[in-house]
Amino acid sequence: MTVDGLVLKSTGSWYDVKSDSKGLIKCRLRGKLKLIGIETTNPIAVGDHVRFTIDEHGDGIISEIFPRTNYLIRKSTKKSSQAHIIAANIDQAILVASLIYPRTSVGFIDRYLVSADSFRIPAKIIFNKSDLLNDSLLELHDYLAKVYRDIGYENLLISAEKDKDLNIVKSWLTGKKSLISGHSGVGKSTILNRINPDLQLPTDKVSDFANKGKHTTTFAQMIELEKNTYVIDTPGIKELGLIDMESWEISHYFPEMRDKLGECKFKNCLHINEPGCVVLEALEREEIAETRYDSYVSMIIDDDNRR
Ligand SMILES: Nc1nc2c(ncn2[C@@H]2O[C@H](COP(=O)(O)OP(=O)(O)OP(=O)(O)O)[C@@H](O)[C@H]2O)c(=O)[nH]1
Ligand SMILES: [Mg+2]
Ligand SMILES: [Zn+2]
Repeated sequence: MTVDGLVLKSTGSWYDVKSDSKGLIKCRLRGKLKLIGIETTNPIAVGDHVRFTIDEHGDGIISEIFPRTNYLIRKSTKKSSQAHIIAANIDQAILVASLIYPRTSVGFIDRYLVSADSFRIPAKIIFNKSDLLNDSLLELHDYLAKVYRDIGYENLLISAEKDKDLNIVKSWLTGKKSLISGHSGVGKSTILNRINPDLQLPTDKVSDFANKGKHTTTFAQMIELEKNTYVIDTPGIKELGLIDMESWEISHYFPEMRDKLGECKFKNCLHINEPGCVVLEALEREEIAETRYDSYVSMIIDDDNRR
Protein backbone atom coordinates (compact mmCIF):
# COMPACT_ATOMS: atom_id res chain seq x y z
CA MET A 1 0.00 0.00 0.00
CA THR A 2 1.30 3.45 -0.84
CA VAL A 3 0.69 6.67 1.05
CA ASP A 4 1.11 10.25 -0.17
CA GLY A 5 2.40 12.94 2.13
CA LEU A 6 4.10 16.26 2.62
CA VAL A 7 7.71 16.53 3.80
CA LEU A 8 7.79 18.70 6.92
CA LYS A 9 11.34 18.19 8.05
CA SER A 10 14.58 16.79 6.80
CA THR A 11 17.33 15.65 9.11
CA GLY A 12 20.10 14.07 7.11
CA SER A 13 18.74 10.95 5.50
CA TRP A 14 15.46 10.87 7.44
CA TYR A 15 12.37 12.85 6.62
CA ASP A 16 9.27 13.63 8.65
CA VAL A 17 6.36 13.15 6.27
CA LYS A 18 2.80 14.11 7.10
CA SER A 19 -0.09 12.27 5.52
CA ASP A 20 -3.83 12.47 6.08
CA SER A 21 -4.23 8.75 6.68
CA LYS A 22 -1.12 7.89 8.71
CA GLY A 23 -0.21 11.11 10.47
CA LEU A 24 3.49 11.81 10.86
CA ILE A 25 5.80 9.04 9.61
CA LYS A 26 9.59 8.92 9.61
CA CYS A 27 10.71 8.13 6.08
CA ARG A 28 13.88 7.53 4.19
CA LEU A 29 14.63 7.33 0.54
CA ARG A 30 14.62 4.06 -1.34
CA GLY A 31 18.29 3.46 -2.17
CA LYS A 32 17.78 3.50 -5.89
CA LEU A 33 15.93 6.80 -5.94
CA LYS A 34 18.91 8.46 -4.34
CA LEU A 35 21.05 7.67 -7.34
CA ILE A 36 18.93 9.47 -9.91
CA GLY A 37 21.07 12.28 -11.24
CA ILE A 38 20.05 15.24 -9.13
CA GLU A 39 22.65 17.96 -8.91
CA THR A 40 21.78 19.10 -5.45
CA THR A 41 23.21 18.14 -2.10
CA ASN A 42 19.74 17.09 -0.96
CA PRO A 43 17.35 15.13 -3.17
CA ILE A 44 14.26 15.99 -1.10
CA ALA A 45 13.37 19.19 0.70
CA VAL A 46 10.63 20.43 2.97
CA GLY A 47 7.50 21.09 0.96
CA ASP A 48 8.03 18.13 -1.33
CA HIS A 49 5.07 15.89 -2.00
CA VAL A 50 6.16 12.27 -1.87
CA ARG A 51 4.72 8.77 -2.14
CA PHE A 52 5.93 6.09 0.23
CA THR A 53 5.31 2.57 1.48
CA ILE A 54 5.57 1.48 5.11
CA ASP A 55 8.03 -1.28 5.99
CA GLU A 56 7.81 -3.93 8.74
CA HIS A 57 9.30 -1.52 11.33
CA GLY A 58 6.70 1.12 10.59
CA ASP A 59 9.18 3.33 8.74
CA GLY A 60 8.30 4.95 5.46
CA ILE A 61 10.26 4.23 2.31
CA ILE A 62 9.91 7.02 -0.22
CA SER A 63 9.50 5.73 -3.75
CA GLU A 64 8.42 8.81 -5.64
CA ILE A 65 8.76 12.59 -5.53
CA PHE A 66 5.96 14.47 -7.24
CA PRO A 67 6.84 17.26 -9.65
CA ARG A 68 7.52 20.58 -7.95
CA THR A 69 5.64 23.76 -8.81
CA ASN A 70 8.76 25.67 -7.75
CA TYR A 71 11.72 25.34 -5.44
CA LEU A 72 14.18 27.59 -3.77
CA ILE A 73 17.84 26.75 -3.91
CA ARG A 74 21.01 28.25 -2.61
CA LYS A 75 24.56 27.37 -3.44
CA SER A 76 26.13 25.16 -0.79
CA THR A 77 29.19 27.37 -0.68
CA LYS A 78 30.17 30.49 -2.59
CA LYS A 79 32.42 28.70 -5.07
CA SER A 80 30.58 25.41 -5.28
CA SER A 81 28.45 24.57 -8.29
CA GLN A 82 26.34 22.28 -6.15
CA ALA A 83 23.10 23.67 -4.85
CA HIS A 84 21.03 22.98 -1.79
CA ILE A 85 17.26 22.95 -2.08
CA ILE A 86 15.85 25.00 0.77
CA ALA A 87 12.20 24.28 0.12
CA ALA A 88 9.79 23.19 -2.61
CA ASN A 89 6.22 24.02 -3.63
CA ILE A 90 6.14 27.39 -1.90
CA ASP A 91 3.18 29.76 -2.34
CA GLN A 92 4.99 32.86 -1.14
CA ALA A 93 8.28 34.04 0.26
CA ILE A 94 8.01 36.48 3.13
CA LEU A 95 11.10 38.42 4.01
CA VAL A 96 11.24 39.62 7.59
CA ALA A 97 13.39 42.72 7.72
CA SER A 98 14.29 45.06 10.51
CA LEU A 99 15.63 48.58 10.17
CA ILE A 100 17.51 48.30 13.43
CA TYR A 101 18.93 45.65 15.72
CA PRO A 102 19.80 44.02 13.35
CA ARG A 103 19.65 46.33 10.35
CA THR A 104 18.58 44.66 7.13
CA SER A 105 20.21 46.39 4.18
CA VAL A 106 18.26 47.48 1.13
CA GLY A 107 20.74 45.53 -0.97
CA PHE A 108 19.82 42.37 0.90
CA ILE A 109 16.09 43.01 0.47
CA ASP A 110 16.48 43.57 -3.27
CA ARG A 111 18.62 40.50 -3.72
CA TYR A 112 16.01 38.44 -1.92
CA LEU A 113 13.22 39.81 -4.10
CA VAL A 114 15.23 39.06 -7.24
CA SER A 115 15.91 35.52 -6.06
CA ALA A 116 12.27 34.90 -5.20
CA ASP A 117 11.15 36.28 -8.54
CA SER A 118 13.67 34.14 -10.40
CA PHE A 119 12.20 31.09 -8.68
CA ARG A 120 8.69 32.35 -9.53
CA ILE A 121 7.72 32.70 -5.88
CA PRO A 122 5.69 35.81 -5.02
CA ALA A 123 7.41 37.81 -2.30
CA LYS A 124 6.22 40.12 0.47
CA ILE A 125 8.11 42.09 3.08
CA ILE A 126 7.48 42.44 6.80
CA PHE A 127 9.33 45.23 8.58
CA ASN A 128 9.43 44.05 12.17
CA LYS A 129 10.37 45.83 15.42
CA SER A 130 8.38 48.99 14.73
CA ASP A 131 8.60 49.66 18.47
CA LEU A 132 12.32 50.36 18.07
CA LEU A 133 12.02 52.93 15.28
CA ASN A 134 12.78 56.56 16.01
CA ASP A 135 11.56 59.34 13.73
CA SER A 136 14.35 59.09 11.21
CA LEU A 137 14.00 55.32 10.95
CA LEU A 138 10.25 55.72 10.60
CA GLU A 139 10.92 58.08 7.74
CA LEU A 140 13.25 55.54 6.15
CA HIS A 141 10.55 52.93 6.57
CA ASP A 142 7.91 55.11 4.92
CA TYR A 143 10.22 55.74 2.00
CA LEU A 144 10.97 52.04 1.51
CA ALA A 145 7.36 51.04 2.00
CA LYS A 146 6.38 53.25 -0.89
CA VAL A 147 9.26 52.14 -3.10
CA TYR A 148 8.25 48.51 -2.72
CA ARG A 149 4.51 49.11 -2.88
CA ASP A 150 4.90 51.07 -6.11
CA ILE A 151 6.55 48.09 -7.80
CA GLY A 152 4.04 45.57 -6.52
CA TYR A 153 5.57 44.16 -3.35
CA GLU A 154 3.13 44.15 -0.48
CA ASN A 155 4.76 45.16 2.77
CA LEU A 156 3.83 45.71 6.34
CA LEU A 157 5.24 47.40 9.44
CA ILE A 158 4.68 45.36 12.59
CA SER A 159 5.95 44.73 16.04
CA ALA A 160 5.91 41.11 17.09
CA GLU A 161 6.88 42.19 20.57
CA LYS A 162 3.97 44.64 20.93
CA ASP A 163 1.52 42.53 18.96
CA LYS A 164 1.03 45.24 16.34
CA ASP A 165 -0.68 44.05 13.14
CA LEU A 166 0.15 40.40 13.62
CA ASN A 167 -3.44 39.68 12.57
CA ILE A 168 -2.53 40.95 9.10
CA VAL A 169 0.48 38.65 9.01
CA LYS A 170 -1.83 35.82 10.02
CA SER A 171 -4.20 36.61 7.17
CA TRP A 172 -1.28 36.61 4.74
CA LEU A 173 -0.31 33.13 5.89
CA THR A 174 -3.68 31.39 6.13
CA GLY A 175 -4.15 28.51 3.71
CA LYS A 176 -0.70 28.85 2.19
CA LYS A 177 2.79 27.40 2.36
CA SER A 178 5.05 30.31 3.14
CA LEU A 179 8.74 30.64 3.42
CA ILE A 180 9.72 33.00 6.22
CA SER A 181 13.23 34.33 5.73
CA GLY A 182 15.48 37.03 7.05
CA HIS A 183 18.67 37.66 8.93
CA SER A 184 19.19 36.04 12.27
CA GLY A 185 17.57 38.07 15.00
CA VAL A 186 14.95 39.94 12.96
CA GLY A 187 12.19 38.10 14.80
CA LYS A 188 10.96 35.32 12.50
CA SER A 189 10.43 32.80 15.28
CA THR A 190 8.95 35.43 17.58
CA ILE A 191 6.31 36.30 14.95
CA LEU A 192 5.32 32.66 14.52
CA ASN A 193 5.18 32.05 18.28
CA ARG A 194 2.90 35.04 18.71
CA ILE A 195 0.56 33.79 16.02
CA ASN A 196 0.52 30.29 17.45
CA PRO A 197 1.75 30.17 21.07
CA ASP A 198 1.73 26.37 21.04
CA LEU A 199 4.72 26.37 18.71
CA GLN A 200 7.21 27.50 21.34
CA LEU A 201 9.97 27.95 18.79
CA PRO A 202 13.23 28.93 20.44
CA THR A 203 14.00 32.62 20.14
CA ASP A 204 17.05 34.44 21.28
CA LYS A 205 18.25 37.81 22.33
CA VAL A 206 20.09 39.47 19.50
CA SER A 207 23.68 39.00 20.53
CA ASP A 208 25.50 42.26 21.04
CA PHE A 209 28.25 41.18 18.73
CA ALA A 210 27.78 43.41 15.66
CA ASN A 211 24.03 43.36 16.33
CA LYS A 212 23.85 40.42 13.98
CA GLY A 213 22.34 37.85 16.26
CA LYS A 214 23.23 34.19 16.24
CA HIS A 215 21.37 31.39 14.59
CA THR A 216 18.73 30.08 16.92
CA THR A 217 16.96 28.20 14.18
CA THR A 218 19.32 25.67 12.73
CA PHE A 219 17.51 23.73 10.01
CA ALA A 220 14.68 24.37 7.62
CA GLN A 221 11.46 22.93 8.89
CA MET A 222 7.89 23.18 7.75
CA ILE A 223 5.62 24.04 10.63
CA GLU A 224 1.88 23.50 10.62
CA LEU A 225 0.56 26.81 11.90
CA GLU A 226 -3.01 25.64 11.53
CA LYS A 227 -4.76 23.20 9.25
CA ASN A 228 -3.51 23.70 5.67
CA THR A 229 -1.31 26.58 6.76
CA TYR A 230 2.38 25.89 6.72
CA VAL A 231 5.38 28.06 7.29
CA ILE A 232 9.04 27.38 6.85
CA ASP A 233 11.12 29.20 9.39
CA THR A 234 14.49 29.16 7.67
CA PRO A 235 17.67 29.72 9.58
CA GLY A 236 18.96 33.27 9.15
CA ILE A 237 19.80 33.03 5.49
CA LYS A 238 22.69 35.32 4.77
CA GLU A 239 22.54 35.20 1.05
CA LEU A 240 20.15 33.58 -1.30
CA GLY A 241 22.45 32.79 -4.19
CA LEU A 242 21.61 34.16 -7.58
CA ILE A 243 22.00 30.77 -9.11
CA ASP A 244 23.21 30.67 -12.70
CA MET A 245 21.94 34.15 -13.36
CA GLU A 246 23.56 35.99 -16.23
CA SER A 247 24.12 39.74 -16.02
CA TRP A 248 21.61 40.47 -18.78
CA GLU A 249 19.00 38.42 -16.95
CA ILE A 250 19.05 40.34 -13.68
CA SER A 251 16.94 43.27 -14.93
CA HIS A 252 14.16 40.82 -15.81
CA TYR A 253 13.65 40.30 -12.09
CA PHE A 254 13.22 44.00 -11.37
CA PRO A 255 9.50 44.63 -12.00
CA GLU A 256 10.09 48.34 -12.64
CA MET A 257 12.60 47.53 -15.40
CA ARG A 258 10.96 44.47 -16.88
CA ASP A 259 8.36 46.27 -19.01
CA LYS A 260 10.87 48.59 -20.62
CA LEU A 261 13.55 46.10 -21.54
CA GLY A 262 12.82 45.77 -25.24
CA GLU A 263 13.05 49.52 -25.74
CA CYS A 264 16.74 50.18 -25.08
CA LYS A 265 18.77 51.14 -28.14
CA PHE A 266 21.06 48.15 -27.76
CA LYS A 267 19.59 44.71 -27.50
CA ASN A 268 22.26 43.57 -25.04
CA CYS A 269 21.99 46.76 -22.94
CA LEU A 270 23.00 46.23 -19.30
CA HIS A 271 21.59 49.67 -18.38
CA ILE A 272 24.87 50.90 -16.91
CA ASN A 273 26.12 53.63 -19.26
CA GLU A 274 24.80 52.75 -22.70
CA PRO A 275 23.32 55.45 -24.90
CA GLY A 276 19.60 55.25 -25.59
CA CYS A 277 18.94 53.25 -22.42
CA VAL A 278 15.32 53.52 -21.29
CA VAL A 279 16.16 52.25 -17.81
CA LEU A 280 18.64 55.10 -17.27
CA GLU A 281 16.07 57.53 -18.65
CA ALA A 282 13.48 56.24 -16.19
CA LEU A 283 16.02 56.57 -13.38
CA GLU A 284 16.64 60.16 -14.45
CA ARG A 285 12.89 60.85 -14.29
CA GLU A 286 12.84 59.19 -10.83
CA GLU A 287 10.44 56.53 -12.04
CA ILE A 288 12.96 53.99 -10.84
CA ALA A 289 14.12 54.42 -7.24
CA GLU A 290 17.80 55.13 -6.81
CA THR A 291 18.14 52.53 -4.05
CA ARG A 292 16.73 49.88 -6.38
CA TYR A 293 19.02 50.89 -9.20
CA ASP A 294 22.05 50.81 -6.86
CA SER A 295 21.12 47.27 -5.84
CA TYR A 296 20.82 46.35 -9.49
CA VAL A 297 24.31 47.67 -10.27
CA SER A 298 25.85 45.85 -7.30
CA MET A 299 24.27 42.61 -8.50
CA ILE A 300 25.77 43.12 -11.95
CA ILE A 301 29.19 43.77 -10.42
CA ASP A 302 28.94 40.66 -8.22
CA ASP A 303 27.91 38.66 -11.22
CA ASP A 304 30.94 39.85 -13.18
CA ASN A 305 33.18 38.90 -10.27
CA ARG A 306 31.95 35.35 -10.36
CA ARG A 307 33.33 34.85 -13.84
N1 LIG B 1 11.93 45.16 20.32
C1 LIG B 1 11.52 44.13 19.62
N2 LIG B 1 12.19 42.95 19.72
C2 LIG B 1 11.75 41.89 19.00
C3 LIG B 1 10.61 42.00 18.16
N3 LIG B 1 10.44 40.78 17.56
C4 LIG B 1 11.41 39.98 18.03
N4 LIG B 1 12.21 40.63 18.90
C5 LIG B 1 13.37 40.09 19.62
O1 LIG B 1 14.44 39.82 18.71
C6 LIG B 1 15.20 38.70 19.16
C7 LIG B 1 15.39 37.69 18.03
O2 LIG B 1 14.14 37.11 17.70
P1 LIG B 1 14.00 35.66 17.02
O3 LIG B 1 12.55 35.45 16.83
O4 LIG B 1 14.77 34.63 17.76
O5 LIG B 1 14.74 35.92 15.63
P2 LIG B 1 14.86 34.93 14.37
O6 LIG B 1 14.62 35.76 13.17
O7 LIG B 1 13.97 33.74 14.55
O8 LIG B 1 16.40 34.53 14.44
P3 LIG B 1 17.11 33.16 13.95
O9 LIG B 1 16.29 32.01 14.40
O10 LIG B 1 18.46 33.21 14.61
O11 LIG B 1 17.23 33.25 12.46
C8 LIG B 1 14.48 38.14 20.36
O12 LIG B 1 15.12 38.60 21.54
C9 LIG B 1 13.08 38.74 20.27
O13 LIG B 1 12.48 38.90 21.52
C10 LIG B 1 9.91 43.27 18.09
O14 LIG B 1 8.91 43.45 17.39
N5 LIG B 1 10.43 44.28 18.84
MG1 LIG C 1 14.40 31.71 14.67
ZN1 LIG D 1 19.21 49.84 -21.06
